[in-house]
Amino acid sequence: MRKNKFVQKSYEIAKERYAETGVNVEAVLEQLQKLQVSIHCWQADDVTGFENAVNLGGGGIQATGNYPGKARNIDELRADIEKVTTLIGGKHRFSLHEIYGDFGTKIVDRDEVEPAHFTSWMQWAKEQDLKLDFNSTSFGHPKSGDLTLSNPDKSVRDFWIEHTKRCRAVAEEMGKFQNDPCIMNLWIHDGSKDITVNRYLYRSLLEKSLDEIFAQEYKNMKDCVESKLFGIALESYTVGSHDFYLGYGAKKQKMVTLDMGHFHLSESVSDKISALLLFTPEIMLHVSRPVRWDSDHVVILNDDLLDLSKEIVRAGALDKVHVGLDFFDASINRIGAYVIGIRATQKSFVQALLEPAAKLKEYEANGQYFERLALIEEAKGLPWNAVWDYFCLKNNIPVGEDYIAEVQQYEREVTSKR
Ligand code: RNT
Ligand code: ZN
Repeated sequence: MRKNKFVQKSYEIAKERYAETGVNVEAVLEQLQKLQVSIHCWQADDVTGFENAVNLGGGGIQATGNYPGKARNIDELRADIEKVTTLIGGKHRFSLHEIYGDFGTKIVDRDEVEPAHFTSWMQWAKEQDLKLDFNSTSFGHPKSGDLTLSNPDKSVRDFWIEHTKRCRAVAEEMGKFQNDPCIMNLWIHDGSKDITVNRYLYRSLLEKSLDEIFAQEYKNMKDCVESKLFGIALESYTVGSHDFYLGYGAKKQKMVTLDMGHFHLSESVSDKISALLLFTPEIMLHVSRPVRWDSDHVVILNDDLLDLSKEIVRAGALDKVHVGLDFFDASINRIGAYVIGIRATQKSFVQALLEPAAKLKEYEANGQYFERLALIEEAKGLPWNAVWDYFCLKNNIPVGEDYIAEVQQYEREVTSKR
């Protein structure tokens, strides 16, 4: 912890430097403290879940790697998340998938799930000071096939409609219990491997299913719908494409989930923020890192993430954009993966918040484009990291790479024994 004595000093200097650019660092730290990241449960166990039935995998979800120590049950998963929260600052959320219910030894089919299966999660989250978010689960089930909510077979469609309705009821109970709306994400893998000719049919069925699912209004949960570009073995057609959900969200005033891995690699997800915000009430994000495809690599501090955070801050939309994570890497220490991803997300927001936005907007309004570009370039080198280190110090969590040793210790004492 030798370097901590420099943290305070560097922070003081950084604060003065930022003041010169018109940025109030203390206000930024307050905003960062309030930024909630919805931590996904599925990095801990490679998206397996705890159903007492065979999880068939598939559905375009593919966790690769076999690093030892994954969470094998609810207790292990909770212990892992508790460890993670000791290595990050701020108060956060925790996002559960339906297949992570506390089913005991019972086999509970997806169309039988009830709020009671999540009572222990709600209790645990309360003790941990985490708010819960939720996800219905269409993949990994004998009835998943290629089509769920858009299946022309009414019995299959109805099964998934019932599942999703029940998931909304679970989310409503979570929201009520925690006195804060639970955000429920709906992502289905529906699609087709090869050239598809009746595209309109499946999309119209999906619209009908969604209308039926959303007919019930709730006060303590919020819905969001997530599109995708393609899935593994579903390469040629995705029923719930971006255009589909963009239209649906705008028409029905549902949040659209933007997963950073669900667009063409050269497409700018950040540019979607200001457009979406005009037509949908709020936005849900799945912060992820595609490498050549929707490969869900561990989130790092890269330009895509920085652009996204900056767009949100520049649009003054921090209170309208919900930041959730979505990645799963089974090839490295999973607790470490969480910490890298969460800290990278916070680091990108601290940079965005520290941007000399007022000056940049003034330059732009005056047509001073050289000045705007110059300041954008110079701002990249401002001492944001001193502010970030101070945030960690203030939150009593490891500064800089000090968390590596803590993750190693947890591996020695806990995960390596699994
Ligand atoms: C899949 C979607 C979806 C899932 C999770 C597990 O491509 O991104 O959000 O990753 O629901
Ligand atoms: Zn996602």
